[in-house]
Amino acid sequence: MSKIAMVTGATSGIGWATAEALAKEGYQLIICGRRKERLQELSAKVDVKTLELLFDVSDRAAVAEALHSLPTEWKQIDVLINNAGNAHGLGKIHEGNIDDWDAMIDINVKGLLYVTKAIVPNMVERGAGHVVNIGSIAGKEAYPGGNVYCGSKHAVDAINTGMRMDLNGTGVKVSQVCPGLVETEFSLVRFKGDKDRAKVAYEGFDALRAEDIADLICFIVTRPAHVNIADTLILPAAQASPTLVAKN
Ligand code: NDP
Ligand code: 8X3
Repeated sequence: MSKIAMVTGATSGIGWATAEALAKEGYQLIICGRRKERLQELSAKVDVKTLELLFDVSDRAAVAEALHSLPTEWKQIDVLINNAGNAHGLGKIHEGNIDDWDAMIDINVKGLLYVTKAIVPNMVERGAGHVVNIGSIAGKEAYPGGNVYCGSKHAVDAINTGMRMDLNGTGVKVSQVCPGLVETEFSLVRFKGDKDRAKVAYEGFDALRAEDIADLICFIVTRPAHVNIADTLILPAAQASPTLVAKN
């Protein structure tokens, strides 16, 4: 029987590429996001059975409604990719926008927890499963103007470690993938649709592609049962820290 992988934030970037890569590995897919047309487009593109779930990860009731009423054949999720997230704004703390802060904490931290709480108990009951949390280099090291986004990803880093400890011995693996600069819609969202500003983030060096992260995620979830890759930092060759990037 095919295994089932659930990917949050599958409508774009890392989540989309990961869904495609997992489909090539033969996983059936539960794909999640808020943009219905994108989910339909992705379903049409992959050669495996998919279930499209439209919900906002930061809406606790919507997460519960979508995930507690899964059709029977989709209930046994083998792999959960906690990927949905974004940065909103980049600026000094005293000039920050509280709505942006709320969005980052609600989506990147609370959203990841709501989804985890809906899926992981069943993995524990079955004594099998794998959760891959998408952190960031921003969760290892803060950078100027990144304050709350970095805080949200430091929270993911801590939650990932705690989750691994709590699930130790249950048969459920927990791994974190922390990318550096990946060219996706991330900066477009961070800069609120300003395409020119978003483009600058990836200019003058060879940024990671979403497919590079998807490759790593596939590698992690296809290791033998006795191996867990607990944490990974994946950077463009030109990047050494959040702010040290060798540009042409
Ligand atoms: P994208 O903006 O391309 O994708 C973000 C995804 O998250 C979309 O599918 C979006 O779906 C989903 N999402 C955002 N908010 C919500 C929400 N409230 N409810 C449900 N889904 C939501 O960015 P990336 O692919 O780059 O980002 C994916 C993850 O990788 C994020 O956690 C990000 O922090 C992390 N990351 C990104 C890096 C980068 O440089 N790009 C580097 C390090 C980490 P929709 O809008 O349809 O809801
Ligand atoms: C995304 C990478 O450096 O833009 O998490 O924060 S960064």
